Amino acid sequence: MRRVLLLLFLAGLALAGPFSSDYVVEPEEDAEFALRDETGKDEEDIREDSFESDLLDLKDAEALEEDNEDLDYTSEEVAALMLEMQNPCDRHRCKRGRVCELGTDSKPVCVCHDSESCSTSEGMDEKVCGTDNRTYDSSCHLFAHKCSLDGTKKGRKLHLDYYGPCKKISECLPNELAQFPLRMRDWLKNVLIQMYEQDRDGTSFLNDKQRHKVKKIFEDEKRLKKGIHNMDLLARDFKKNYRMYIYPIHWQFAQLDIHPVNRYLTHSELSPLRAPLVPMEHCTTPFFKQCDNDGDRKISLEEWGRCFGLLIDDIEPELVF
Ligand SMILES: [Ca+2]
Ligand SMILES: [Ca+2]
Repeated sequence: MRRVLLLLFLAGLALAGPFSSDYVVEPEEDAEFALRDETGKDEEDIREDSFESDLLDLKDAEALEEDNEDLDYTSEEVAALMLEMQNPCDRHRCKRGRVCELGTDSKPVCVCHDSESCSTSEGMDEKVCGTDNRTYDSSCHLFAHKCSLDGTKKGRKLHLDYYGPCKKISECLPNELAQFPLRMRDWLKNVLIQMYEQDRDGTSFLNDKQRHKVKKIFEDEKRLKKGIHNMDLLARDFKKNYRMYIYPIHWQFAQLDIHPVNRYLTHSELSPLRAPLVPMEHCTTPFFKQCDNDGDRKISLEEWGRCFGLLIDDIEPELVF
């Protein structure tokens, strides 16, 4: 729930300037990432267990146990009974594009989602562009199609490229590529400052450790205030107030490194950041592609930090929390 709130908060941000208002991180937590890799294998894209459904299960179990007190069932017997009553698919997770069905032996199996059963949106909100440069009605349609191509080269290469219908993305020129991290670092710092300010009004976007880190930046009088700044000023500020950028860069990495938490960003982990950004920032794909310095299709914490201009000694795993 906390994550959803955070993402909704980001979606509501309206910062001025190029990385701005439009930089929306949507709660599409497990959309697949696409750096247009040529050799990529499928990423296991597993949805998290529903916490709510666990709670309901627990309540059901408690209620059943109470009901059966007179019958003298032990809690183990009640648990076994509950398990027997459950649909095995309730707890079986399938990657995107697949749904769970019971096989002939009543065991859960993941089969391709029928795209006909994907809900169709009225407007453009749900449309996504695949790496095959084809517009899909929704990510559900894209992943169902990907599943239908399972085992083929075409299927392996198909990923969600960005949100919205496909459009021409203009070429990213070298000077524009160089400006990208300048603007993004400034934006990340401002996102955290805004969260910190909101927290003071009673919400809680940041945990204690995060708040402690951001407080130092917030209270620093030399901080460049939010606004539309030219590239020269952003570059000068990065030199002058370098220390203020270290934590925001680590923070963004931590927000993405969740499936699993292992100090590497896979294609799908990076997707919540890049998929909304690509249609508005034409340097997004080249930027993140160049971050993967060793070409293993994952961005390590070190690659991430260096990509945003941090010195190697300032890239600290302890700051990823
Ligand atoms: Ca990871
Ligand atoms: Ca890498």
